[in-house]
Amino acid sequence: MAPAVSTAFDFTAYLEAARWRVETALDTSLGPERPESLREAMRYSLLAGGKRLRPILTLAACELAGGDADLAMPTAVAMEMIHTMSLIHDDLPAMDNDDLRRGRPTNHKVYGEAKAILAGDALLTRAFEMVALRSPGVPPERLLQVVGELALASGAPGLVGGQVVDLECEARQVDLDTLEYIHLHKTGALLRACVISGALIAGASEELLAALRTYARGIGLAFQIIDDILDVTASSDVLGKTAGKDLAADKTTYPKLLGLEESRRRADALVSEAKAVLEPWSANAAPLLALADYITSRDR
Ligand code: GRG
Repeated sequence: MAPAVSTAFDFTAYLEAARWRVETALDTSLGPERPESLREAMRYSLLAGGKRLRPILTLAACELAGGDADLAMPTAVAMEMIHTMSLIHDDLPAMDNDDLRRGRPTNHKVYGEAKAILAGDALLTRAFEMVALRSPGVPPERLLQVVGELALASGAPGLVGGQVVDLECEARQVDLDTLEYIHLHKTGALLRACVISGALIAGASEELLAALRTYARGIGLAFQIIDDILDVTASSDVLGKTAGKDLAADKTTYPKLLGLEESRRRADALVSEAKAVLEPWSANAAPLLALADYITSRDR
């Protein structure tokens, strides 16, 4: 009798392999940039680590839709470029004014504000170049749709719009609807573009695209709720106290509005719903299902 073969999906191995592929692609993505000083500032933030969740979502969605993930790699890189540029700009003195990002000095602390702004601008435009000019083997009409997704996710209907409302609401309490608006735009829009673009490259059906939009909304909100919870619990651990920093700070968070327990329950419900809509595609959905769970179980 043949030995039993385990078909269980090994998410740890999947994540490690996907991260390695993404890191390699990111590392080689910034070849032709000149001047060298600009290239250095772009690379500093692009290769600074991070979970690489967005590009991995793009690759996983492409595979779920029956596509070749290699064809989606330039788009996956583009997603991380947009994410990185948004972090560079978010850290600037005019915005969050942060000194550290991913455990290292922020881009403007190393290269100065002007260079950091320009490195961000160059990464944003380079992302569109990756899709439009550096995606061999993908039909042009699909790339055009991806360019549209990128534009919607980056601009006023996405990250920029969310950031503006966030800045306008700084230092005052907002209601749950406003908090959700901010997160759906600042975080959800790009996560949605990641999964939809990966699926578009594979030529996904309208039904699958609709399911992936629901999936992305669920994981996007859950991601942010968990972020807020981690802010509270991580600072509690560090301080050895029960009162976390965000409960005392001005910023509105889910734990502040709903309490820790209800926030956790809501994140779990959103992830369950996100996973449920992929049921008809369950044969190829293991990575996206595991990524949804990863979002609620992560500790960073
Ligand atoms: C895109 C044109 C354009 C402008 C950007 C500054 C700005 C406008 C928007 C701010 C967007 C922002 C900083 C959103 C927060 C997103 C978020 C949840 C970041 C943390 O993501 P992780 O945990 O980070 O995936 P790592 O480091 O793992 O990549």
